[in-house]
Amino acid sequence: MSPILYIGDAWSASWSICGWLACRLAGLEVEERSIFLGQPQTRKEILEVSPSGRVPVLVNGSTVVWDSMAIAEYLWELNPNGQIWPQDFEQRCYARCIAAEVHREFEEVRVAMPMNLIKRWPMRNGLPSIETRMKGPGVKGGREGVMEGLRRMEEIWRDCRQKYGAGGPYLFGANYTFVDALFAPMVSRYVTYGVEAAEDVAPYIGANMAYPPMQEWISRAERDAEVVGRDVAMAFP
Ligand SMILES: N[C@@H](CCC(=O)N[C@@H](CS)C(=O)NCC(=O)O)C(=O)O
Repeated sequence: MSPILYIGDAWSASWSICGWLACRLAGLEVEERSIFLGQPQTRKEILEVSPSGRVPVLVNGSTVVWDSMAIAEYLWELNPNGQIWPQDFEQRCYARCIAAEVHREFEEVRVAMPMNLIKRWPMRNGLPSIETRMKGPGVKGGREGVMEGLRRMEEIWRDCRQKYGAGGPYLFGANYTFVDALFAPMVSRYVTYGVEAAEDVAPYIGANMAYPPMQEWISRAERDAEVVGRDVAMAFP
């Protein structure tokens, strides 16, 4: 039986992309099963497969892996020659530092600007016009906190690309790795909310968005939004 990857709706499930891209990077063929989020039965359905009540979850025989980062590490253990982490030891150490940071931090960006792959917010004065969310609960630092998060993210992209990115458009050059996958939901927010990135990192955002599996996920987002109702998706957040 092939491994099963449970994911949420592609248009909004920001961690699900990461788990899905990890499987792609590792070359693992999985059966993909979508659990639509925000439905009356969602929690029950997820809890049937995931002890944390969250997706993505990879089920491979008797092994259950219920977190995007843990999925990436599991896949790396199965195949250390895959594309999950850079092959170079020093680069891999750096990659893990960034991965840990993006996996744990940037709460304000996540809360103020939820991922929505099918929507475009209007711009106002060069900044995303989502003032009400910037002041909402969970966004402790308000607009400043959100902007600080975005600037820190851009600093990570700049630094990593300067150190290791010379050979191609991704953080570690020619090979897209799991760190790029962790940033996929983040770069998509720049597009959704029309955030202006610093000029030197803007090409990275374009490259991550254009990565063919990311484009495949975006097509899936369009399909999932049709299922849940485009009006519902457009009303979020
Ligand atoms: N840290 C976890 C976070 C997973 C997470 O928050 N997943 C969201 C969707 S992408 C979820 O399952 N939400 C449950 C719900 O909306 O009911 C990971 O990296 O996998």
